[in-house]
Amino acid sequence: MIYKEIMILYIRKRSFEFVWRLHMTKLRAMLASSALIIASTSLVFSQEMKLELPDVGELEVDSFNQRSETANKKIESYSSLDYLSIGNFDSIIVEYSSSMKNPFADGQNIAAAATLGITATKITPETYELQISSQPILASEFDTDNSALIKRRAEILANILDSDESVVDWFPNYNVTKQAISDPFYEKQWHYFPNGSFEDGKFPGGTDISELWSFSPGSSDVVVAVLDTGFLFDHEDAANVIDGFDFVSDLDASNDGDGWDSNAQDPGDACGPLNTNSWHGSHVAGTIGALGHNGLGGVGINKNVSIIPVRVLGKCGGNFNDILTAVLWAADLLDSQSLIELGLPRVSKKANIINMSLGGLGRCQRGAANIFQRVAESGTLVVVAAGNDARNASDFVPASCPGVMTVAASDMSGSLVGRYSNFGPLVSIMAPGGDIKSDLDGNGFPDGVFSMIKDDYAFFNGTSMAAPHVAGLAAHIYALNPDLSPSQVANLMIKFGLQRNSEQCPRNCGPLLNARFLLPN
Ligand SMILES: [Ca+2]
Ligand SMILES: [Ca+2]
Ligand SMILES: [Ca+2]
Repeated sequence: MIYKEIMILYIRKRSFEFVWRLHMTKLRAMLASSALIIASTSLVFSQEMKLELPDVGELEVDSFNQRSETANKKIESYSSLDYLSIGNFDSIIVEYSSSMKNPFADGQNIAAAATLGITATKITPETYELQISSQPILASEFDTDNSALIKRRAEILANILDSDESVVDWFPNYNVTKQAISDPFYEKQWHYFPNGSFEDGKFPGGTDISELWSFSPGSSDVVVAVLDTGFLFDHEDAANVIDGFDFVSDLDASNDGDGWDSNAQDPGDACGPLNTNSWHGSHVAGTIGALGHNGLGGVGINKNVSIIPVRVLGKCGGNFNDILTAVLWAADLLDSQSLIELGLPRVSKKANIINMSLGGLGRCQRGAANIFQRVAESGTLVVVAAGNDARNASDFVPASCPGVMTVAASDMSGSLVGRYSNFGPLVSIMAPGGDIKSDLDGNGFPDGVFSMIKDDYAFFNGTSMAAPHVAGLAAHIYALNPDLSPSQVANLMIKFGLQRNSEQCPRNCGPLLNARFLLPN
């Protein structure tokens, strides 16, 4: 087994440069850490020691709902134009109070549609996507830059929509992307290891999740929907995947020749010729439930769990409307009529948890806020990456929406990764996102989060990597008690997280995720 692990380190094509530079002491450290992974993953589940959840009645502070109140207050303060002043979009989604004939092909809106370059497409009888052209039409527009033109037209459109009584809600269809940066190195899942100073396999940024593995295998009854770039079903570490759907509607972005379809296979998301595919969805899903105990690659947080890969990000990202639809689908909140209208099968099992390691600049519109609150009330916990722009998470969707748990990223020292992690009062908790630009334990490997990519493994860092740690631990909690509400599960993790000082968390980032409260004393 040790041999296999060593061979992996040598065989991987991109490890040659690394091996070439390797000093013998580093090699020994590398072998020792490989043995550590094997030791951690070979633990036999104890039949006698049963984990017990703390009494959730003890939780006086409802952090989850306090955060939602803060998010809602912010949303109430926004005007229509505030939604247009931030984020990238080229279409607006409009919901009408009843079924509508194409609202921009009939009646008084025809003239507006022509001068604003609007193409309306029906999504459901009540919902239309209004695509805004970036091409100049009027002579006065010829010296305007394309994205400025879209924003200007969107402002005019906003006036039309705001004064239309049949409009229930509208929102800019923000561009949303994955929240990770990749690096082609391998090894060592410090992010699961016991929390402590740098000795005996402990790390100041560790989460004690590896300690859980002796007692809790998780449960395949717990469903986690991973909204991401899709999944690599044929990876040697692929496990615990039950279903899937591809919600990437844009034919340029989809990279599989069609729009929505039932195959969540990740065909690659490279954005332009200079970019490489990230395999981001498999990395994220691998953190939640990759195959352990097989002597290959890494381990996921849950031995047993049911992951539904939901593809919402294609080439260069995805759009917010596809994502909101995927959220409703995964939480099984679309009624039979809506499923028929959208041409969707019913999800095989309602998700207990939805992980969204994605986001974009934007503000959470009232309609989106309502969706996330409905999802939470229906019993599904939504976990969202705070974003990687080192700024306030309140400027990002879905990180700023109420009803979700927003996750900032910590490094191997257990501190906020100031280099990239978003922060602010809307952050619920911090979890390992890692930092591939540092090597605090001096083992020659970057301190990123280690998980699956195509035919391989890699260290990534980002709030994308932090969120699935929270989703993965939440799955263990649901395995112990499936009847807890999302706010109870969230509040447990927040209450029993490790408090940070102002040096570790110079800007609001919540406590550091820790699994110790689930362990026997
Ligand atoms: Ca497709
Ligand atoms: Ca494995
Ligand atoms: Ca390191």
